[in-house]
Amino acid sequence: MKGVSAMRFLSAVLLGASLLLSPPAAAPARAQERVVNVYNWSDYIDPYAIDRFQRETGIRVRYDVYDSLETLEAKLLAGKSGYDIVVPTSEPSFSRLIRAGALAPLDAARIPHLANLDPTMMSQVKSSDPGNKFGAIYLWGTTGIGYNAAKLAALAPDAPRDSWDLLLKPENAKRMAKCGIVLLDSAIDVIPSVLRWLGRDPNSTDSQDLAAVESALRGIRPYIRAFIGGGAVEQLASGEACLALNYSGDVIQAAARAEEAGKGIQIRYIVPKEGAQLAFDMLAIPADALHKSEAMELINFLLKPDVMAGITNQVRYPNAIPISNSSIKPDILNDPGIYPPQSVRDRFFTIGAVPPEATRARSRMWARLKSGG
Ligand code: N2P
Repeated sequence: MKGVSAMRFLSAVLLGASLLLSPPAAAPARAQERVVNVYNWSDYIDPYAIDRFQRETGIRVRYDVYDSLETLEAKLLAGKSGYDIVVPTSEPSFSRLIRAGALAPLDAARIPHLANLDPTMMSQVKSSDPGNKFGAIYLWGTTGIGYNAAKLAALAPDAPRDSWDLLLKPENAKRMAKCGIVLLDSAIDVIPSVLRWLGRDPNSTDSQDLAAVESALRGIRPYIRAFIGGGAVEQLASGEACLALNYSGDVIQAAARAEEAGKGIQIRYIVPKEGAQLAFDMLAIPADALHKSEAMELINFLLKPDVMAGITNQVRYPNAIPISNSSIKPDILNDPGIYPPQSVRDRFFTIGAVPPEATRARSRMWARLKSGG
């Protein structure tokens, strides 16, 4: 994993040079200048890709990040976000945005590299986007558990390493509390996993099932140090947190960062035996985007096999372009947390649409849980 810090340093420099110093999205572009405003997850791009796109096309990329689907949806549903490319997760956000008329269809003729995408994976997304009209898979991953190996061995040696029990059973959480338990600050991402652990349908919108989730989470609430947006990469890598409900690649980035720091911190990612939620993050264009043509050019560029391989090498999430595999570093391609074997994939589950009333009930529950009331 050599070079992770160097890459991050260089990333910061490149981001600073080419992206962050750009004027804010609302500033008017100079006459003739072509721009594209991107709104993506944090820690989810290879800065070289953006830099190369700008050099090759002359199109300036203004880049902004979010760290939860709640933030992204709120901005898009309010309209006039100013963004030309967004990256919502297939369910529930991407499908909800399609139904709300908030996305523009992709013009396949202008995005020939769509043909590089794995047809089986694109078919899986058809339940969210019939006919694959509105999105292209960017990266995919799961939501599972990240933990600090030494802390777990010291504080809860007999706790299971293969089950949601590690986090969700109060007797385990209680022992790990002193080294820092963190949860994603996202009802959307946490609730389906807890439903699954409870043996209920992860898609359930039944109020009794939601009450069961609330009661389970209240059982570990006293032991949760923080609800964090953005995947807690830094907290896990530095040893500030030792147990996290988190996105796969963010935990694996934290593991790489910890290894590079050389302070003996080992972070592991697990897909619990009860199952983990599989998510496809989709490249999409807001319906009111002002630079759709530039957006399609950038989406086409991102779907080039060598560009996509660079992104996977940098952020440690798998992509959906099989012909990029030959350019992916062997330690990434062979990491079962990143490209899982079939036996692990068999434990993945996907979620479907959540109706508005159930979404509101989930948000209210989440607010109560966080406030501890
Ligand atoms: C990026 C997290 C994106 C994962 N840091 C959401 N599926």
